[in-house]
Amino acid sequence: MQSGWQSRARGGRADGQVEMQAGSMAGRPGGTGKRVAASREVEVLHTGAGNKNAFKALIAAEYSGVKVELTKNFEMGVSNKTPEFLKMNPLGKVPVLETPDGPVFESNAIARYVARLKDDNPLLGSSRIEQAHVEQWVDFAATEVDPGVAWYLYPRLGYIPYAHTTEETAIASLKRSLGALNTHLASNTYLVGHSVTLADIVLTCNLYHGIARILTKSFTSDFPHVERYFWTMVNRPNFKKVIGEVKQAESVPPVQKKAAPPKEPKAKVVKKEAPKEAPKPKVVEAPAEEEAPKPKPKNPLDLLPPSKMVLDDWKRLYSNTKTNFREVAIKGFWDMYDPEGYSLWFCDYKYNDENTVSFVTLNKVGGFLQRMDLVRKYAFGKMLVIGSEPPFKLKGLWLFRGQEVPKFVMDEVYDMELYEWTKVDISDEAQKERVNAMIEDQEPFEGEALLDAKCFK
Ligand SMILES: N[C@@H](CCC(=O)N[C@@H](CS)C(=O)NCC(=O)O)C(=O)O
Repeated sequence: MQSGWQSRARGGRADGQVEMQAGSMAGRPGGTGKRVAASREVEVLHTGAGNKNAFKALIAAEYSGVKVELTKNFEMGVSNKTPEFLKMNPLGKVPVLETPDGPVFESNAIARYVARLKDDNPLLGSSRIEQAHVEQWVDFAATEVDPGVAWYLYPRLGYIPYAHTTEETAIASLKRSLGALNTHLASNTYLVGHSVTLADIVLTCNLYHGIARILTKSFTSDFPHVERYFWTMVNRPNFKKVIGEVKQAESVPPVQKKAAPPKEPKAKVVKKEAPKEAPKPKVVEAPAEEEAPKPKPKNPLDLLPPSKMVLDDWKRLYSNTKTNFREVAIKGFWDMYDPEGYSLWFCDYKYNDENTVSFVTLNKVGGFLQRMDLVRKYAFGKMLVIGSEPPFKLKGLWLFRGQEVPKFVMDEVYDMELYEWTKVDISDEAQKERVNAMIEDQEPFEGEALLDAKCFK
């Protein structure tokens, strides 16, 4: 049996399973020098839609005036497991580009190939050093950013077992990479030179994967130049045409308890498609391992009797009060507080003697608040880092919807069990005053200086 690419290389796909990719239809300049551009010699990309790795080649094609077609009716887990496909990529992974000269796998190699189809393509850098810098940032995106996102995201989606130490390592390494990137982007609009290069395409696609799925605003806001860069890139017409509208993840996906079983191919038969209009890459169909989420069951906290307290009103009051905090914000809090719909909790870190290094202690709190993202709709919190010298004490105050610390938070956020939780008795004035002092970041707090106070809102 002939492989797909062999049959197509002789002039169009034998099975006719290809449709035109939306995008530039300009004839491809014969960048390799060996081939003469001919209308039937097109590049065919095998992928499910919505695959950030495939986006790289599609965006590069838009910038380069290269025609890339998408296979139609590609079914993840089926089409990529056929003998024909495995001849193109023995790993059975997508994307794969079928070129008239043979197949190419690995998305960065594919994107480079597409860019090279245009002579002197500025996407690849306009001088030797620029070319090296393009390669540098492509590798940075592949080896520093992508694995960090994957090790943070995939255990939470249940693709690989979850371990909080792995997650902490992934987050720390991602923050280190984004920190370096942020520094570079503070004085550069693009990664290399003064226009978009392949490095911007590859990095933006990798960031997209993280920002759309797990890197919430509270994660990215520490990297304002990265944020500005990312949103500018994904809103450029050639990116937008391929990726579509991008929305930042609003919460960190809760940990799936068990690793998802490997997906079985649904059927052995590759469907024949009816010739229809060109597929639109921005219609995002999740790849096999990233299927569209099933409708979530309602959060039990949404089933509680309605409360007169509107959490967002309190958060707004807290954020907007700049003067007379006691008189305005604290008084406002108690006016709004609904002890039937909400409860207040003190938390006390159990292992304060370990808090011997200030920045490690601060990172610990930062990580905790990051992981609390999943309860943002139902909670407000203050975390104080107390003491002017080590060991620092961590104490906090939390307002939760309902009368208990929500079970899903206890289950999902491993930090929770590192703290002692005590419900605030609001009939006790001393406890109420402690609540006030914590909301207010009162210093000294219980006789000690504050190293930092962080708010979760
Ligand atoms: N390093 C590869 C990654 C390819 C990859 O992991 N592809 C996933 C979809 S994004 C896949 O095909 N998975 C199917 C499988 O593992 O069998 C690239 O950049 O192309």
